[in-house]
Amino acid sequence: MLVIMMTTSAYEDVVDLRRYPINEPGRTEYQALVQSCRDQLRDRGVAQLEGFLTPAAIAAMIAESGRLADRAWASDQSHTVYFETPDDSAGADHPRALLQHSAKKGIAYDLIPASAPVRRLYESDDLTAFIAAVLGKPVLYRSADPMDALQIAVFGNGDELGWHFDNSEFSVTMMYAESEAGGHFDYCPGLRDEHDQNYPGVQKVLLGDPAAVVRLPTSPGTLAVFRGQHALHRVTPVSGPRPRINSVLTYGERPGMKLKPLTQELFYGRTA
Ligand SMILES: O=C(O)CCC(=O)C(=O)O
Ligand SMILES: [Fe+2]
Repeated sequence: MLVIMMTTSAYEDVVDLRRYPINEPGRTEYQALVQSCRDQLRDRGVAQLEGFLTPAAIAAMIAESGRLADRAWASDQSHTVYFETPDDSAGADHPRALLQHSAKKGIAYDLIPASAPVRRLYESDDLTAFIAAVLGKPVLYRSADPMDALQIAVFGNGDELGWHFDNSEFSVTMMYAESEAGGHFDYCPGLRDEHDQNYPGVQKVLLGDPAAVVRLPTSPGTLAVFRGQHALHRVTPVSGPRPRINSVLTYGERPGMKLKPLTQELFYGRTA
């Protein structure tokens, strides 16, 4: 008798598994996918998997963000690209002094229903293992932060993320909707490294020189893994009535990672 073993994953309706078989780590297609992501990361500091989410999952996440819109927390802040106290001792147009503007609305993890497609995907060990494999890490853990582990970010008219380097070594995003105009993801791969801050290069970008800037495509359904600690990046101001909507999925190399209460207050308007 032939017994067919079916492995069902709680997210099989969420990901285009024929194109991106993250549920079958034993297959050569899986290894090839991981290798192609690693190649992209090495060559451009970002791996982008276009069409990763199914159209139904994208539509459900947009609907979810609409339902939760009035519970989104609007944050609005000025900051340097390093998120440190501004320091103009080396001049007012030094990267340590120049202020950037960031404003967006954040829908916290604890507001997103357990049945929401990308929440089911985020909570699967398959995705966590896949992201670890892409980054060449032996293991990764999902964030333990009840609000920040997975959030939906809504960029309405005038919202933006100013130029910055991430505090974390890498970031993972999932795109749901693009705005009519603006909302572009501008990226400067490898602009600094652990040995060299490259202040002249950073300053050029901040003063408007486009030479080092790559504008990355952000089509709905794209999974992006990027090294934002060494790449200066931003989201340009959105204009028009249609918001840009995406999620940031948070991982760490140690279990139990949480935001500090002050940072929770800033992005979600409360502490957990
Ligand atoms: O929204 C994006 O595409 C980028 C998000 C980002 O850079 C961040 O959350 O630090
Ligand atoms: Fe970032």
